[in-house]
Amino acid sequence: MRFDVITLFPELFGPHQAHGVTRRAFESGQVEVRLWNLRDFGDPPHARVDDRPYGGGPGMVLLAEPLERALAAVRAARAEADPAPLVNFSPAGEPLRQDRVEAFAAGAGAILLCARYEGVDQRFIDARVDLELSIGDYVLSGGDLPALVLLDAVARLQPGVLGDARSHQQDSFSDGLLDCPHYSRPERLAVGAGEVPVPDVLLSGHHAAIERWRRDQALATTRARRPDLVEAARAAGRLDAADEAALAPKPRPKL
Ligand code: 4GY
Repeated sequence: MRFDVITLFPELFGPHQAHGVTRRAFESGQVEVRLWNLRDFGDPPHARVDDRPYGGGPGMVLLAEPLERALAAVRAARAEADPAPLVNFSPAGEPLRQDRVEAFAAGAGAILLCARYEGVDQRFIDARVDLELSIGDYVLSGGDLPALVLLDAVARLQPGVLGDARSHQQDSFSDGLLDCPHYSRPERLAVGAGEVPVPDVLLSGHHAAIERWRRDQALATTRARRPDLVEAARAAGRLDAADEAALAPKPRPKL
């Protein structure tokens, strides 16, 4: 797949692609990333890409015409029968979720627009942007970090990127629930005055019991932190009878 990134700060992207488990996905070209510096398409004589907002007020707006030229160059380079979607990142976008990441990971890529300043001339968004995505309810100084977030989430789903194909089947959200807790050495961890053991079941070698415990932990954490996700999993038919039993209120022990 191929992602074309339109940005004023292409140098932000290189370091991410050079490190960590996702590096292989980028270096192998499994996830090809082409960077387009919006400045190269700016208005002469000084390659201007922004100007003041009509109606007044603070800040600057990304100009539609440089964006039009950049997009035309990307579209020409991609030369696709089925044009890739143009994605803009904004707090006003649809919340990015794992199901959307999975769809990108299985697709042919996209064009990612990384806005800066106060945003993009609305006429360019209305005419050209196919999808607006938000990575959360906070305000960043640009769309570059959200684009990196999407690229990272897509890259780690590529075959062979995580050492073990099972790792991302056990992630948070892989089945619509949050992940269970994880433990490693030592078996008893000195913390403050005491020692904290690893939960017994994880040392039992009883694989079915371990699997059940992990599922119960995932259900309990998800109910405590994100009850909306439990409801959505239930509505999607992703909870079986054993899951419902784990979620059911415990009968009060008789005295
Ligand atoms: N949050 N999720 C976000 C953002 C900042 C457009 C320039 C976010 O996706 N993008 O905060 N983007 C951009 C918004 C103008 C700054």
